[in-house]
Amino acid sequence: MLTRVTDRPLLTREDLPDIPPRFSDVSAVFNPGAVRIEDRTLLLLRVQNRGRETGFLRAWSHDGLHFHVEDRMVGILGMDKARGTVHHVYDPRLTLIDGDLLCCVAMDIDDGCRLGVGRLAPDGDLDLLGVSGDPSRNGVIFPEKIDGRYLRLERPTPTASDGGAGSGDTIRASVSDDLIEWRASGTVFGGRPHYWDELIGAGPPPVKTREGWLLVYHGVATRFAGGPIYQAGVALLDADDPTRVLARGPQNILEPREHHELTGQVPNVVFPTGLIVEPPGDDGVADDRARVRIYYGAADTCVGLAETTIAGLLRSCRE
Ligand code: BMA
Repeated sequence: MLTRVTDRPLLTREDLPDIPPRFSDVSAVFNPGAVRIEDRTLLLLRVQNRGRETGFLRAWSHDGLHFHVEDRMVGILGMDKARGTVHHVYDPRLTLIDGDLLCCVAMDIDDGCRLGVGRLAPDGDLDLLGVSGDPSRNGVIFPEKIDGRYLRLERPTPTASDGGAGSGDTIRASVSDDLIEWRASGTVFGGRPHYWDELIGAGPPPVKTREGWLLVYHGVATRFAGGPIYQAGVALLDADDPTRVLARGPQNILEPREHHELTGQVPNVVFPTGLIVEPPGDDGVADDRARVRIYYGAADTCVGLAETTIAGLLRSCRE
């Protein structure tokens, strides 16, 4: 189980600077990507304005709790890589790999959602390298190459209207040599009809432990008259072949309970997108005692923070 660091949001719209004309008095800030750069935590915040347009802002922190939000929107270059008009770019997941800061984003075009992969200059813009052809979302890139190739998890969404049963109920792995062309390499796991994780998607990029890759993911319970409930859960994937599931928690590890998770733009949502391990561990392998902080979107309105340890996540997988 995760423990909330505070029962209040970590960041709300009120923590953001006014950036006229488009990002003044914004509506919401949520679903941030997170990465540790030297001794600071970088969050890439998803910001939504009153026109329901989306933009990204960087926020920096030395302690992971108090953030300085920059007053410049992050530019996005290379939008022409998408086939069609792009309406929204959102839910960035950050991965530091071989010194490269990679960012995987969801991109809404007229007939559905595509995944874009780009490089993020820590003090500059996001430069998109490529956009996948088939509909999917929730792309996360592993922090190391496996068998010499980049590996990504994604949530295929075969219909344009995501959210209906049957859509988005698997996490798939894809591989790439160049971050541009991705080839599906296998299904990792599927949703569990009737239970907390009927529809699923990867959360933050997986973390390597001595037992395998820990993957925090989101699960959607769809069969509630009041609409879907988004929760967080965890699975353990094989270190050498991450399409092999070693263990998967039967229960969620975080569910909407606080006021700001239960009410907002989209009620009943906790949506994990950023994860920081402290200390990061030798050779990228996190120690059991390391602290894990998970930054998540709450009700598509604000940012929450909850924590545990690597040992705690391993235990949740094996309950
Ligand atoms: C998902 C994505 C997220 C959002 C979540 C809850 O499908 O669109 O951006 O936070 O739904 O609304």
